[in-house]
Amino acid sequence: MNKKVSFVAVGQAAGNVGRLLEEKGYSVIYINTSQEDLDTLENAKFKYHIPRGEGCNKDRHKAKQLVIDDFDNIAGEIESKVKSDMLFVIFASGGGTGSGAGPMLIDLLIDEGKNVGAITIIPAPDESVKSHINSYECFSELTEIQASGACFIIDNGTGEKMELNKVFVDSLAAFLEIPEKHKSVKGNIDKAEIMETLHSHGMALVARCKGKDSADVIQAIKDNASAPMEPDRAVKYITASLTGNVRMADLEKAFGTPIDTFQTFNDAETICCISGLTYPLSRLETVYEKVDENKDLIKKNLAATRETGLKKGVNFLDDMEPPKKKTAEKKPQSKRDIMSKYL
Ligand SMILES: Nc1nc2c(ncn2[C@@H]2O[C@H](COP(=O)(O)OP(=O)(O)OP(=O)(O)O)[C@@H](O)[C@H]2O)c(=O)[nH]1
Ligand SMILES: [Mg+2]
Repeated sequence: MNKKVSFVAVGQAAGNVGRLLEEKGYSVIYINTSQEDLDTLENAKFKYHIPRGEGCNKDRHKAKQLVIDDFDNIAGEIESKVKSDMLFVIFASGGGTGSGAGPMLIDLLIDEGKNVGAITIIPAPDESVKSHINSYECFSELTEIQASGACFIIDNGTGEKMELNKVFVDSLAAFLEIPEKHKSVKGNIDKAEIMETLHSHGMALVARCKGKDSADVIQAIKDNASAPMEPDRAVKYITASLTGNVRMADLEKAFGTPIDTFQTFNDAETICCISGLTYPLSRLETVYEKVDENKDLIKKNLAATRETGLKKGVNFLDDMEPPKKKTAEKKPQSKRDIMSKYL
């Protein structure tokens, strides 16, 4: 599958996830606004520094503007370095570079005719309010992109970052290797079925479990699920290589009836991907709550450091300027339309 799926890692956290995928033989291009972040990626094959970028210090807007100004070059780099049937854009939702650039880049690459999914990271609850604001904004944009493929989520609230990266990458790689490694007379999963699972819009998760019974696997998927599944959820595909007495019918009963299931069998462990799931709205609600709870305090703090005694609102010219005429003469191009949505 390493010819079918490639990765575009944007920002520092994505770089760490990308390195693990590259070690497993996948093509990864690392894109960053910070040369220093890129320099930490030793032995990475394809790196691209967005010109004039000096890091985005959690400023999503700065990242978007840099991507907009350089999009043709970014698209050219991706096309020439990591051409494949499907791309996954990896980004942390809580930072600046990846969070700002990620959803817009997905939208623009889809417009170029590519199949694009996402791998994104939710900040841990003890991270800053700014991380939470960024994360919520990022997901608001991401979940609006109707034509995107599977969106895998790593929830930093569920463990240690580096360990979470490893568990996720090991599980995803094991899933992608199913067509090559798992052959059974009782049924096979081919590459087209893996791709169908990955093209499915909505949240996706991958999990592995050595237990021999359905109950073990159901529990492992619930525990392992990087992002919590909604209780009232949709599900489109369950694709799994099953071991022991694990039955697809039991997984369907536990996780919801999908449109289709693909299954094969092996002697070592169950590897399962569920896609087309409802986005984790309850978890995102907790992100929102952290922002909301702290809003007044932050406003107060900002106001306190601004208390200089000088008169406020001195720039009265702003209020007097006549409303700007809309320049609707020239119809903007579709790329411009997409970009302007994010500004
Ligand atoms: N799972 C995981 N999360 C990480 C890792 N490194 C950083 N994070 C999380 O990622 C978020 C910060 O995003 P970064 O990727 O560092 O930010 P960036 O995209 O480089 O953006 P700027 O540096 O602000 O321009 C925080 O929520 C961190 O907890 C990692 O290796 N794994
Ligand atoms: Mg960074």
